[in-house]
Amino acid sequence: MSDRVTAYIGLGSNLGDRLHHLAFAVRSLRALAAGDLVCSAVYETKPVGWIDQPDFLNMVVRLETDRSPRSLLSALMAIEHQAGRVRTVRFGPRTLDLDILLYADTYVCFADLQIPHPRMWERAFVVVPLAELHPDGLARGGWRISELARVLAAKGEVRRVGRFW
Ligand code: PH2
Ligand code: MG
Ligand code: MG
Repeated sequence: MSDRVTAYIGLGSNLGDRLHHLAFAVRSLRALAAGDLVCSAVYETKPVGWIDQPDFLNMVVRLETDRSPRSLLSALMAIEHQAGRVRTVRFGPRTLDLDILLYADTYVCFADLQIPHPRMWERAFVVVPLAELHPDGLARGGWRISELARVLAAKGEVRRVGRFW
């Protein structure tokens, strides 16, 4: 029996060399993964929430992990820190943001950790890349992830840049 589960991580960067920060994150996540790791394409996206900040690069990674959600969260925070992340305003600019989107079929609901990620289903910058890796998964509201991605992509706030990894 294996204790490995599949997790989906959202990656974002809008400060400094954004692609370099994503590359660093992919390398670090590969080192952390207990098995396969698959990357979506990279998208350039308009900032959501706090709009007076630079555009983001966003992507999603699927990985196999033997870590618990809490252990995975601490590892992600350590990678953000190594990428020079400084926490200032909520939703503000950052060198690197790593969010656990989905962890197996698990629900976690604590103040500091919520899975599925509580705002992910409204966000084209999450759902569009996620749909490349998990099109038939179920999104909130009874949609397939691929269907929700089509609806959100139509708003035109995400632009596919290319596949790098
Ligand atoms: N992250 C946020 C707030 N707004 N907007 C875009 N386009 N991409 C992000 O990754 C993002 C955002 C908070 O985590
Ligand atoms: Mg985030
Ligand atoms: Mg975050």
